[in-house]
Amino acid sequence: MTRSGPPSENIPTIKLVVVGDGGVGKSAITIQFFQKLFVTDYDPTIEDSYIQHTEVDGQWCILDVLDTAGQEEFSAMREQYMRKGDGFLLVYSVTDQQSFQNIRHFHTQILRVKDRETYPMLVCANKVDLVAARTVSEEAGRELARALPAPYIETSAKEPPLNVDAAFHELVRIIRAHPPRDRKPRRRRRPTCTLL
Ligand SMILES: Nc1nc2c(ncn2[C@@H]2O[C@H](COP(=O)(O)OP(=O)(O)OP(=O)(O)O)[C@@H](O)[C@H]2O)c(=O)[nH]1
Ligand SMILES: [Mg+2]
Repeated sequence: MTRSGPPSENIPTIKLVVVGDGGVGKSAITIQFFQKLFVTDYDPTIEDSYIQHTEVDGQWCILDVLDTAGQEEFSAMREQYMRKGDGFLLVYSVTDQQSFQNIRHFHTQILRVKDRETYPMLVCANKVDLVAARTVSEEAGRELARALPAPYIETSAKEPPLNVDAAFHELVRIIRAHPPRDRKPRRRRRPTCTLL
């Protein structure tokens, strides 16, 4: 059987944004997805973007992925990149409780910036290869994801990678299943005081 390459026109561009605390493995996951290698050094990101034709479930798309800065000192850039994303990978490390707690904040901030009740997101529990250092259980991760709500996946960027392609592909599926016209605006709270 011959595999055909991407069609040359009418390919939709899908913008994915990878968010989460510093050091959780956002760059490692992204580089593993695009370049099929594991980066062992920690070099904090300011902002990097990657673009590639990708086939998901037999349909081609241009994946435009923004790998963001987790370090607090760059947090002022967050709202700007959140506005641009069609979908978000919410990454925490299973060895870092604080990064797990902060997933809620990223989720809330994305909904606020997008002014939507829901938005395509996938919770990504990374570094599951570090079994002995794990402090956030799968159960806790799934419970948080259910509460948001968002789907949940466990990943490892280290060789052999676990679920790295699956995470990006799943987010593309979520975006395709919830086109922008289906995303409800956020309900406005009634004003508590009326100016006459
Ligand atoms: N064992 C293991 N180490 C990982 C994994 N993912 C990332 N790391 C390591 O964790 C460190 C931080 O990874 P990065 O990908 O740079 O983290 P980041 O989330 O991009 O951090 P910022 O750019 O500062 O936001 C690096 O030393 C990586 O090699 C993983 O799945 N397993
Ligand atoms: Mg990084």
